[in-house]
Amino acid sequence: MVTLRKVETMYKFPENFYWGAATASYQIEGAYREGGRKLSVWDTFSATRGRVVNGDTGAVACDHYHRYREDVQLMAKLGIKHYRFSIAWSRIIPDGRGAVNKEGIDFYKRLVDCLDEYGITPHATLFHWDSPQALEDLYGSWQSRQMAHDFADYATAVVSRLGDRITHWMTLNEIPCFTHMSYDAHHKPLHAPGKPLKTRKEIWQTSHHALLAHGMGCQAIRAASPVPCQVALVDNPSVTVPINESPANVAAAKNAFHTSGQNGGITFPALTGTYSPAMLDKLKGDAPDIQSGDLEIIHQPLDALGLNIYTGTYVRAADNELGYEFLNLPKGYPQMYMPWLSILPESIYWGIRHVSETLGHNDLPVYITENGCAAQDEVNTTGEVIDTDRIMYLRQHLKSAHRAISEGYPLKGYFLWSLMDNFEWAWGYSRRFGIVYVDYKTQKRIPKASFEWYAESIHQNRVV
Ligand code: GCO
Repeated sequence: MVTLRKVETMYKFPENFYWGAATASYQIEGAYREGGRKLSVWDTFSATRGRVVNGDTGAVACDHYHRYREDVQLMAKLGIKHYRFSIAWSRIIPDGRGAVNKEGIDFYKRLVDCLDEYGITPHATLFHWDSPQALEDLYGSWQSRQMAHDFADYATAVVSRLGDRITHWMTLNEIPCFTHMSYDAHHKPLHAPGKPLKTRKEIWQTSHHALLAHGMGCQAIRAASPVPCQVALVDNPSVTVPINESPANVAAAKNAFHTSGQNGGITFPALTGTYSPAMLDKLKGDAPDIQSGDLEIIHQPLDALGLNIYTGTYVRAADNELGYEFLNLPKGYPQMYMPWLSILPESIYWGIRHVSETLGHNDLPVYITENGCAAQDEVNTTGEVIDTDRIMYLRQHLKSAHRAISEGYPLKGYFLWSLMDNFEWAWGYSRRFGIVYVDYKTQKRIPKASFEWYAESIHQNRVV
């Protein structure tokens, strides 16, 4: 006789798993000239013709600055106990350096106190791409080493004032996206400030400065926190996935992880204290200038690593000098509603496994700090958004996360991107990543079918 396992026991997550959702300041807050806030590079960039689809800007966005209470109530309804958001530097120190703006601090106090009322733990990212415009004007923001020092002072200003309420800190979000994607003319569409630099070396210098900011930021957070706290980096490594899991292809994926995207010059120095030799070989004269002591600053002990994973790159073993090759996707390969969003659910599992095996950190707690997708959501005649495509995507990715846990990797939590539709950078409001639909004309929030699906998964503590 066949014995079937009870369905309720399948794809169960550990009891203390952190179920969460994520957002970022510029993408949701709006109120861009309120409460003493001054401009960020994204305000200037999005107000420049031709930079953002439909000329959209974050001036109003989801008006979360005023509607945060309603949004926190949605989180409570969803059942999440953890919320990842970011703090806008230009609200806290409007000129980038110097005077601290009390009204900016007070906004985040209100938000965090409201989260506390609903039993939701805040996870605050200090920088999610919205550099103060003043520092861009003063010294070209990430082009200058000074940016790292000013970031550390900003971190001190925040943590000394909010550290009684927030104990989970994340320094910078996705270094390549506000350095390489902002200063390299090859990236289309560009990110703010959108100032292409002439040489690859200058571009790598911007990400080196960001790594320094991360390191100095970690030190500043620990020094300023009034209570013990956790510090993490949020990275978006380019995840290599073996075409199949033969020993040769697994080895190929691990070796290729060093040179895939910017991994070897960002993920590696942050986690191992050195640029990957394979990456330096590839960069040759384009590698950044590294001053003595920099790598020690960059390589701070971390309490956790945040991984933003949406997709990946297939790799296989090859009979060439490297021993591996990256594979292009065939025509018609399934993808979600973004040119870069091909569906590779194994990338979650492999991203986590690479941290453990390829980077040698098998006991570093990992969070998936972002995973989610854009879909062509429509409100139907009964006022609902039935996004079964997003549910399909999320379900497959959570199964992949579950595989990592069941093999013993230290995955501790998952933050879905995103709680609600928001300003998708150079794509403006034309792409929706939320599990809550936002009608931008009325600011009405409509939970999508994926919201109900996620709520049920959280409720049952498993993939449903
Ligand atoms: C990211 C960003 C998000 C994006 C999301 C979808 O960190 O890339 O944090 O801001 O909106 O990734 O592109």
